[in-house]
Amino acid sequence: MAEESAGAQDDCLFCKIVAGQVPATVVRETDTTLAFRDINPQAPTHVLVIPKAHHKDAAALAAADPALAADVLRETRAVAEDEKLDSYRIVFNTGSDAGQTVFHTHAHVLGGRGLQWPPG
Ligand code: IU
Repeated sequence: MAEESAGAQDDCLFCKIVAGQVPATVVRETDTTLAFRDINPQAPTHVLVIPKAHHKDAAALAAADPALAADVLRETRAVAEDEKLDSYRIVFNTGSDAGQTVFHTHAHVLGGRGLQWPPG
């Protein structure tokens, strides 16, 4: 199956989290998305929002399924509301040079402390 495909990928950690094969601290779930706490948090709130369908990065998701990309974005807002964050950052690392290490689209929702700009 092609990497861009929306089918579950056998070697994808986040597909395994969606399937319940790898544990995660899930904070929100919809029919199309899952939100769970990052295992290596970089801020008091650090939640990852993912589409359940496999898309390798934000660019692939936006091209293949813009409605699903909107679902992910909507859930980042819901996470921020749940966490009572007035200020927060949404990050989609896209490509290895940008720091992406897990190639299943995910939005980082970071907040709960002052955040620096520009990022490293
Ligand atoms: P990145 O944008 O691809 O670098 O982000 C991947 C994130 O996935 C990173 O912040 C990891 O700490 C996080 N993560 C996780 O939450 N659970 C895991 O089992 C693994 C990585 I591996």
